[in-house]
Amino acid sequence: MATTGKIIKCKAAVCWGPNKPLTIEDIEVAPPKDHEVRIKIVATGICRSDEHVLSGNLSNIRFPIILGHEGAGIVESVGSSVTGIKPGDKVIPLFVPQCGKCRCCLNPDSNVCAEAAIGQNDGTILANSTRFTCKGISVNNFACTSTFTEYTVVDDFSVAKIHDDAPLDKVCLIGCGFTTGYGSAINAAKVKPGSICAVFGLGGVGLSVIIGCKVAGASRIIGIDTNPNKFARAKEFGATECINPKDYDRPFHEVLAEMTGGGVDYAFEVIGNIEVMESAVSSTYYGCGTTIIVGVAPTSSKMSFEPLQLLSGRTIKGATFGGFKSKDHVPKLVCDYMNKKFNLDMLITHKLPFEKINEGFQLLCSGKSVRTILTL
Ligand code: COD
Ligand code: ZN
Ligand code: ZN
Repeated sequence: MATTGKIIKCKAAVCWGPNKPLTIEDIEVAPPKDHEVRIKIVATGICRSDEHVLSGNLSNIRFPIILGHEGAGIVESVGSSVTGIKPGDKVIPLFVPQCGKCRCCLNPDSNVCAEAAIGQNDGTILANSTRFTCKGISVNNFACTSTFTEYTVVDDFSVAKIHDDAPLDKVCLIGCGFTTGYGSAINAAKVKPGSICAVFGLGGVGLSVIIGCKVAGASRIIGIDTNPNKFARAKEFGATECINPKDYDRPFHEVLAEMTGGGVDYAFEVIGNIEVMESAVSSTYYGCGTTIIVGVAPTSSKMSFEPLQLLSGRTIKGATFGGFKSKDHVPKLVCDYMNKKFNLDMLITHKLPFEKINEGFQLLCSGKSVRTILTL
């Protein structure tokens, strides 16, 4: 390409600090170095941790920074030593990388990657630098991805090549929110046909858990939320019934036990609330119930349960990115979507041009949107 090896000037939404609107700036994107890939971003979702940075709820963030971790695009050029990815390929950047060499990557039961620690928290990609400059100032990378920009540079183990015909304005959601929820049901819980599931929290990730429970053949999917406005949509996604804990003046696990002959087979906490996590554990059937923690609770908070609750056969697990090894599974998930194994289009409630990114954040914060897709 004409731009190969050159600095690209383009637009990006730069976050200069918490609680400030993002500003669309002219930035410069340096060419990819060894083992790096430069990508033209075509579509990106606005997801929770972008919002958490903007509202000052994520520590270890260095400003200025380009947020965004749920995007899809087309490879513009690759650095030396990159194999398996070439200019023109459709790709999804991966906020959970898969280096293939670390202890986690080598363990078939793990899906996180030790390389994430290098890129994710210090605002750089692997070579400990960033490829973004704005007004002469170096701008940090977010979560190994940074998708709120026309062009980004990522490490080659932080990007998955996907099907040539994939619709990028849909499959970008496979980069975070959809996969996090869907995989929690399919992969972390391994929901069995005929089982009873309870999903605590009916935001975009909770709805994706419901999609997973349905694909896995659950016979009952109980949606739980303190906001009853969430119920109609949850039923469209496959919840068989929806209930509000506020409608009861006794411990909520007792309510669920009565409804289900002693407790649910699988409980998913998709909020990040300690009390709900404890309630979820107690809501599972004593002899075989599994609880999956998807929500991120405040740092240093602790949940408690009686060890006896586990001795009878309960399991408590957590999962990041739905337990999927990213580079291996993202391309397969894209094909599953294209083969209509599941439908994630219903998660997309709004579409906006990239310039209206702040409007997209407002829609997410106000609860009016499930997902807003920005097109670049
Ligand atoms: N009981 C029942 N429902 C509740 C309660 C409660 N006590 N409190 C809140 N809710 C409901 C809300 O009404 C809302 O409908 C739902 O719970 C939460 O939905 P959202 O829209 O806030 O959340 P999602 O689906 O976008 O995200 C859920 C996460 C669990 C992923 C998120 O909140 C979280 O923990 N994020 C941490 C960062 C993370 O997971 N990152 C991964 C990449 S983003
Ligand atoms: Zn996300
Ligand atoms: Zn690794």
